[in-house]
Amino acid sequence: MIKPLLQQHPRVTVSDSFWLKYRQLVREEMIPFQWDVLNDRGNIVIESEREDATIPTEKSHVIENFRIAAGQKEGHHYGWLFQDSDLYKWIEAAANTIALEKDEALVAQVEETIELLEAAQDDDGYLSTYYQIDAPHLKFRRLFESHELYCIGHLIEAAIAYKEATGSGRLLQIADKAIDCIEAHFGKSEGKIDGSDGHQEIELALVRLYESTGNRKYLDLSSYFLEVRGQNPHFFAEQLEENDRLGLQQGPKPVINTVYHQAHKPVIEQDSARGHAVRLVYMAQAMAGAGRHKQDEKLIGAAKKIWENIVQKCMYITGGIGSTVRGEAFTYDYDLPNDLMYCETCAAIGLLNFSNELLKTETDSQYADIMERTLYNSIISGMALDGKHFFYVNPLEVDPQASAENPDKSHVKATRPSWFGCACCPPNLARTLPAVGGYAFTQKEDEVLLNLFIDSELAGEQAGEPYTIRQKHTVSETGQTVIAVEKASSEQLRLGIRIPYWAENPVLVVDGQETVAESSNGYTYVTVISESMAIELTYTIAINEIEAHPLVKADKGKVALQRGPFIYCLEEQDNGKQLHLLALTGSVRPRFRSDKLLGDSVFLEAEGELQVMEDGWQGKLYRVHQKPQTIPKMLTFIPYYNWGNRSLGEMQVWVDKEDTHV
Ligand code: FUB
Ligand code: ZN
Repeated sequence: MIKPLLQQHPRVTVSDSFWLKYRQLVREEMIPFQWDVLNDRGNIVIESEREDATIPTEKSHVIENFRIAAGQKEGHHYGWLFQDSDLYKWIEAAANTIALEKDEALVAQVEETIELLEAAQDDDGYLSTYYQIDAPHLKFRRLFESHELYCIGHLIEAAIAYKEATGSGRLLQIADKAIDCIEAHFGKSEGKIDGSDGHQEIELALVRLYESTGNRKYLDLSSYFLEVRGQNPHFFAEQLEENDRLGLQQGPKPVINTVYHQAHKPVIEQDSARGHAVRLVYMAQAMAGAGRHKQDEKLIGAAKKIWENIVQKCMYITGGIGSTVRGEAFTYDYDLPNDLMYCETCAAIGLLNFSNELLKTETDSQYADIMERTLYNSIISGMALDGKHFFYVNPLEVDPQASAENPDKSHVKATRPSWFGCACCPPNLARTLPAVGGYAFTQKEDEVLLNLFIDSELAGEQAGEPYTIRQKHTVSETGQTVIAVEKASSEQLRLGIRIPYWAENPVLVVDGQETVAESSNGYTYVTVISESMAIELTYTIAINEIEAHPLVKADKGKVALQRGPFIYCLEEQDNGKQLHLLALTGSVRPRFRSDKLLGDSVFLEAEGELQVMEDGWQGKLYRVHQKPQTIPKMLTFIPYYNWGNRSLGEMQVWVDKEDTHV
């Protein structure tokens, strides 16, 4: 029996200085900066995400595309087919920001944008600027690549956020009209398209819309798209053949890779992470969400199998996913090359949301562990500390020369560009960062879970009466989390506190009494009986040398350092060039540092050694093996998410462990 959630989106006020900094960056830097980009203002350099002359990098043109579709301007569409979604994600970012702090000017900006969307939308609800402007005869006819439903999915998410932030249903009306159009064209009945979009997203957005409105038709439509996927693996190819027959398109027909689209078999039969990484996690999030609402154990079971395969065999230590640039995809189990990886920011965000969805379904701290891993590492490494430069892919090993001169590494950027031809990641970050409080707690019917140690306050309700849970968190050599619960109702409140896997020797003190509480699936439970309760959790924050499963070839003989939720890395700035010649030989100590650029953070200093290239190597590329010469060297590690902010140089997460230098 799957237990229902009490509140889909808990009301959480964040007061954590670490996250408030990001919230401020989003409001003051990211939103205005991204608005300029979408309007083609401000001389922003757009880079191509990899070496490929066909990638559009002249301008964003997003707003202009909508103006042309609205008939306010003349011209052609510019950019990727899914360029519209950049604007929808920007609106969601604005809405999530407005929800935290009133901002009349930003509301006015969004309202203006909504007016443009109203003007651009066709009378029948259709909205996709590329097809409206340049290919109306191909509407819904090239679903393998069109992203028409993907974009509407992002429109729906933006509309929900805007309604929640302002109470205005104006954007929701546009989304609803678009959904009506989709319902008129898709389905099982005669004459309708019986298939799904090449890029999953609408499925999860419809689940969210169901949660927000209670209207079952959205859940049914989501389920339809999940169920139809992969039933006929030839669906996308058949659409192209039909277009050919009808003379609707010219040129060679693209070859469809159904695994890339996760359309090679029905979704409930998919049990491993294959194909495009973002698409998979978006799909699986929808499977978990729809499964929960429909009490469909099979669907949830399939989502869980996918999740387990990802986190047990296909995920980088930073929470990044996607092992190859080709198809931005997963490859095979344990294939996790550190220098060729993909680790797209959107994919890490997708894994965060997928894990959160499973946590809502099943109380188990393993989901929160992964949420934390993605958030504190692969997700926030996706942006520079100025909020105006971004990574599309988040590497675990970088050599600027390799990125510049090895075409296979052209996607591995050594510094964060301002913008990309394909700009899915920057606005995805902008919408996620202000929403971070929503991941800290989960409110179920019979329990409240405290998942992430983020200073915050949850305002909940139990039996119609309000309660609050406040958490405040102090970290130095040890960690301390102080939790204060206040409630009006006389009913008991069951609070589950996640004890993170990195917190050693946890001690729980409840109302001044050291307590050994009941624990289950990684949560320690406290039952709040009285009107208020004070809970204190203290623990040691160990620095751990982490090794990877022996089948991960790329990490054999290496370790990565982790302190609390943070994964660490070496940078050239602190350790010199040729990081691969370094090895960890001794103890590791934390160093609390205030860096001009990085701010206050904990660096790690470790005893290590450097392999020196003695004279015996002169002029030779190979020689008979002999013991390498090394000299002692102190190594400095910084939190991974901060890398690439100070200077251009090498970076490496995994480092040789001393016994490999023999
Ligand atoms: O296709 C839309 C988005 O662009 C994908 O999710 C990303 O991987 C990028 O290809
Ligand atoms: Zn992206």
